[in-house]
Amino acid sequence: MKNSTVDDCKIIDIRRYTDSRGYLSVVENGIDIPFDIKRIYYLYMVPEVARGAHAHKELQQLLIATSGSVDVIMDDGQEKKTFHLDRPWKGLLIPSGLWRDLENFSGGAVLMCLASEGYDEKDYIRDYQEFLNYKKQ
Ligand code: T46
Repeated sequence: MKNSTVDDCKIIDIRRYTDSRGYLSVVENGIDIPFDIKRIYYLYMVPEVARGAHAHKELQQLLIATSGSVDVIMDDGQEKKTFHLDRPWKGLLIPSGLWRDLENFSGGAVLMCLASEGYDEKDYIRDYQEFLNYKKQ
């Protein structure tokens, strides 16, 4: 979605079930998110560095800080919006066509990413000027 904007990013409440044994959260294709999950990866033991710094042409994602916290800064070339993820039942839905920076990983943070496509380096735009040109096309 070339014309996506930061306002298309959404924090969703992930379904959770609780009883005296604690919590269980679930994300299911076709029920909780608008895409089928083809890949799951997670970031952890991240030192004081920034990650991300790229956009995806097609990939949609749901990011969940299953432990700890992280800031996700979304950018559509005109506007930026920061999302603070700090609960395992909060997910950030990210449509395609947006730049993202990941910053301020807390100690012990685990960021889980549910992705709509398999890994494909050709789907990445890793140069910011190239991203701005892509959004203007
Ligand atoms: C994103 C943010 C939130 C693979 O081989 N397979 C994979 O599925 C992924 C995601 C990565 N890799 C390799 C490619 C690189 O050699 O793992 C290495 C690190 O990937 P990258 O520098 O892209 O990591 P981040 O944290 O900057 O970005 C990742 C995702 O790539 C990206 O889609 O949105 O997490």
